[in-house]
Amino acid sequence: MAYRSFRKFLDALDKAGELKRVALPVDTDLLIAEWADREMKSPAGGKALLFEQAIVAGKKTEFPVAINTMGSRKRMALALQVVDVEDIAQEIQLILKAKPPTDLREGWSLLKQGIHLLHARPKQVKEGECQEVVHQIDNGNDFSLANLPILKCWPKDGGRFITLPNVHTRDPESSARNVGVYRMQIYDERTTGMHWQIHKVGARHGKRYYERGERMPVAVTLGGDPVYTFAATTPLPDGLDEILFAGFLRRKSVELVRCKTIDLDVPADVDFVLEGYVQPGEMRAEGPFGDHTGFYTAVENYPVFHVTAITHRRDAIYPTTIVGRPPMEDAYLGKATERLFLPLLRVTLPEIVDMNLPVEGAFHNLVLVSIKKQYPFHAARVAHGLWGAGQMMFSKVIVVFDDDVDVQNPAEVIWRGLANLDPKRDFSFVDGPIDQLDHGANQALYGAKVCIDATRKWAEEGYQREWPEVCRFPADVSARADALLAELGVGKGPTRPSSWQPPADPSPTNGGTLRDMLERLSRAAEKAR
Ligand SMILES: Cc1cc2nc3c(=O)[nH]c(=O)nc-3n(C[C@H](O)[C@H](O)[C@H](O)COP(=O)(O)O)c2cc1C
Ligand SMILES: [Mn+2]
Repeated sequence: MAYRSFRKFLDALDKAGELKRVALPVDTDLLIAEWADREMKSPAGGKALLFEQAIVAGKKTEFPVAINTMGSRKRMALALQVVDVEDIAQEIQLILKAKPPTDLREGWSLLKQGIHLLHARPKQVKEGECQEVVHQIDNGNDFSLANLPILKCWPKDGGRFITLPNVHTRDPESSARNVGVYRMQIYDERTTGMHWQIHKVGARHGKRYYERGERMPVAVTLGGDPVYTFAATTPLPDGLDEILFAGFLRRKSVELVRCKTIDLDVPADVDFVLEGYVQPGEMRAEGPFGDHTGFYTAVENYPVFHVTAITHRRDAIYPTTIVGRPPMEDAYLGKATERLFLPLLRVTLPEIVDMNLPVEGAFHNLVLVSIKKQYPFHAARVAHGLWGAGQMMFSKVIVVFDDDVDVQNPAEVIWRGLANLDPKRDFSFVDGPIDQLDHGANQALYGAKVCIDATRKWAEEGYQREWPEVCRFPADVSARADALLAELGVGKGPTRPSSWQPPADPSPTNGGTLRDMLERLSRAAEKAR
């Protein structure tokens, strides 16, 4: 079942041998970050760390700090409560392939297959653990952001940053909800930065409030079921509610409770809620900050968040992470997203066999994709399709391979990709919006992207020579070699990696989208209620 609290998730990590408890006092100023960086960069992502005595400005705070809780394949699977993240990808694939039911029997079988969709819809509740303790900030209350164990992550950072905030906003026109993880720089006890980058949904909501000249309510939650935070980092299409997605992933409706000082709902079981607002037009210098790229991002103007209340669980734990030179904890969040969103990308690009966004490329810099090539110059269509798919627009280099190349294997990627390449022929450049964090381009937000066509070239594409075959031993010869080695008493002898098979059937789906799926889901839930 879904985690009823962040603490329960930590208990599960502990039971699985994935948590190190640190009872010594440790400073939130760089020291926790330094330790966490080592942990994140150790084999398979090290362990999650729970600092039971976090020190801020020389004083122990009331709340423990948890970091690197999702920073391994195993912990990510524990966070999503699956044996492997691939299981959810397969469930999504199934749902996308399901045809809309035409009769009751089909409807039932769909419900049986996709029963978890029933939980996508949130439930409103009257009270929540996240409001066990309420501090209204305008009441002369001396509880403030200074009471939270917020980290300074890197030496040249502009200050302390909340690094795993789930930022809840609403579109003032459609009232559609959005939750995104956008870091928050601490300016003082009740004011922070709000680093929603210009392409993100939070920023678009902000722009609507700005146009209307209205103050924008914003709720920031920390902790609770780790699925909330994961869902908030995923690139769901604008208009699709992360709370629905979280409900689907955790197989349990998210219970929502009304905030105390603003007109927004938040998950009732989170650890902390920072209630407040963004005043349209108010901007302030944010940064520098040691970022996902492994470099400091420069100071830029961003909106300001004013805290009106802080509520929390009595036993709250402060969740955080650090970002920087990969690999970091966010690598595992990104990899889970890569797996879960592959079936969705295949709805419009069914020719895609597999995809790898290498961690060292910080996700946007390099996309390795294998396709079932069907027509001349097919690689270009796949690259353009990917650039047109949400945050995949940031992909700086897309390399397209044939379906028999294992894009998860860097050795094979370099061998096959470069051997097939004629650089002049195979690079095609486009210009467009780029990630706001990218420092490579001459100007912010705009730059070049490239598709490298590493597929085998066809005569129709101008290749007039005979394309060579890959050197391989025929199966019967290998069988004879096996027999010979067995006779010599050396078993199978030295082994090579087995030949690779595409992971899943890339055949076209019935054309549903995640949005359709969730809509169908909530309709079904409505009926079942
Ligand atoms: C640890 C972490 C920190 C992040 N910080 C930011 C940030 O400061 N600003 C931002 O725009 N995106 C940040 N992101 C990425 C967004 O959460 C991500 O793009 C998400 O899909 C945005 O949601 P949205 O499409 O609803 O806006 C961060 C992601 C992670 C994992
Ligand atoms: Mn979103």
